[in-house]
This record gives sequence, structure tokens and C-alpha cells, in this order.
Amino acid sequence: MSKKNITLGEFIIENQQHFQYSSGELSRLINSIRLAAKVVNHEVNKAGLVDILGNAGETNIQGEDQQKLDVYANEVFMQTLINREIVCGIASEEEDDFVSVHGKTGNNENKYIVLMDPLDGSSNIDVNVSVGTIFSIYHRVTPVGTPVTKEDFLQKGVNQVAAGYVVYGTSTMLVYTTGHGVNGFTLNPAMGTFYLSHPNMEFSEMGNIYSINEGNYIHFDQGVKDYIKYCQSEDDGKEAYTSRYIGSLVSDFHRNMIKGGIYIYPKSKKSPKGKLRLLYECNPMAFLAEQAKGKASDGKNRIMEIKPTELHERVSFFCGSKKMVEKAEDFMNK
Ligand code: P6P
Repeated sequence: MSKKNITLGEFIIENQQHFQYSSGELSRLINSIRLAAKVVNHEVNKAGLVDILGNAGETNIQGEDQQKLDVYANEVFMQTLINREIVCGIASEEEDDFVSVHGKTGNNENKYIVLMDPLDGSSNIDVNVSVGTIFSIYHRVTPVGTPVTKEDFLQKGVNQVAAGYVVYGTSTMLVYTTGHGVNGFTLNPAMGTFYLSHPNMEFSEMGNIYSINEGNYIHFDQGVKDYIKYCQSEDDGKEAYTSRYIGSLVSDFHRNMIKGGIYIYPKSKKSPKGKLRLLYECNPMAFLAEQAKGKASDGKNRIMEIKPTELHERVSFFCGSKKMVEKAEDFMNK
């Protein structure tokens, strides 16, 4: 009889054999993300009750107002990873540059680095719309024991060891991959335990949901405009697709992975390089998408093959059901 209600902790131990050469570091790293997710979840869920709403009075490197919860979530994930001495470096949407992590002895024998968006979609917090944390994990490429360099962070997405997200929605879920499929765990808040609720998550090859901010329509390239019209068309027996756009990447992606669909944030006259960041939004979501039999591109090129040049670089993003992404690419390449 297959195991039921396995916890995230039990799942990690059971899957340790995929990393027989690992000293359990990756498992400890996923566990530290689990802990931080529970702490952030607690704050996100009471955001309406105490003064942690609204702007922190600062802006991040993107010039975006930092929400108090953005700053809080960043501190929780950073501190949890640093305290547990599991990583040698961290990059975050909320930090201008990467952070080198030194052990208590001053040097650091750890081999993993983490890149994250600690609270994506946080402008939705004040209106009680779900938000998420996105994380991406790599082996460092510079020698263990030496200070991390930018080279460790500017790796192609194909090098990711693990990636995932936490979606703080009607329920809180942690969804992640280590390259062996995608599994979703739902938090039982009464127990503070994540349980395997969505084993082997996969995109259907086709779907009928498209997610894009059509308010930017006049700024889109012609290929994007043509694809939107295709989604709305009913020619040759095709039914019109449904438009669903939450304004929170993690939530739109999560719904599309369960129901089938495509999420698009293209470059435009308004956002010449796109809006989403390659390193800690698009690459982790692309890893998940491909592991879930979906696809992720910039409209032409596989996201995970793009060689990053800057920590916070932005990229055009098409992601979801494989045949829907391929159809959108056809319009982009006309
Ligand atoms: P717009 C949130 O700020 C985010 O990075 C994604 O989570 C979301 O899909 C997108 O931006 C929303 O951007 O320009 O449509 O409000």
C-alpha cells in the first residue's frame, strides 16, 4: 500500500538516496527553507492584524517600494540560512548585491548558494491576495573554502540543483524539485507540518487558461498581440481560452500547473527587457515547469540556457503547458 500523508521531512529523508554523494547538506537546506516558510507564513497570515502592512519607507534596487513584509521575509530567509551554516552565499531581490556567508570560524566549507525572491507579489498583501517565495539552489563553481564570487551566482538555469516556491494562499504550500519531478506539500497550520498533498505535479500538454496583464496590450510586440487574439478566437472549432491573471507569479503559475495554462510577462515598450528577473524568478519557475513536463522560454530561447550577465537582470517570460508555449513562440517568431 503506497504511503499516505507523508510529511515533507519524511519525503526529504526518503529521497536522500538521489544525492548519495551529498553529506545531507541539500536536505538540511530544504529543511531550513521549510522552517523559514512557516515563520513567514505566520506573519503573512496575520498581516491584516498588526502594523506590518504598507511600505517600509525604503526602495529596493529595482526602485520598487519595499513592503514591510518584503523586508521581513528577506530577513527571515537570510537569517535562517545563515544561522544553519548550510550555504556559502545568498542573492535576493531585496539585496543590492549577493551576500557571502562566513561560518563561525570565518571560512565556509559549504558548497551551495541560494537565490531568492523572498516575497513575490507583495503589493497584493494589503488587498489579501496570495503571494509567494521563490528560491533557486546551485552548487558554487569557485573553490570551496574561498569567498564566493559573482561567477557563482551568474550560472545558467540548467545548473540548478533544486528550485521551488512557497505559495501563501488559501492554504500554504511548498512546491519544489531536485530534478526528480515536482512535489507539492500543504501546511497543516495546527500541526506546523507540511504534508505531501500533490505528488508528481505536471502541466497538461494543452490548457485553456492564459495569464497576462492585458492592460499593457498597446505596449506589446505584434507577436504577443497576435497570440492574445488567438487565445480569444473561436476559429476552426477552437474554443476561446479563459483569461486569469492574479498579479502574483507564484499563484498564476501554481493554478496553471494544476489546471493547464500559460503565463506570459513579455518585454514591451513599457518594460523593454521584461519585468521578471532571470535569476530568482524565471530560472526557478522554469526548472519547475520543465520538471512538470511544461516549457519556459523568453519567446524564442529556453530560459534555462540563457547565460546571465547581471544579478538582477530581467527577461521576457513565457511559461506553462508545453503546446501553449510553443504556439506562443510560433507567433513570436512570425
Ligand atoms: P504587473 C509581482 O510584482 C510580479 O513580479 C509577479 O509576481 C507578477 O506576475 C507581476 O509582477 C505583476 O506585474 O505589471 O502585471 O502588475
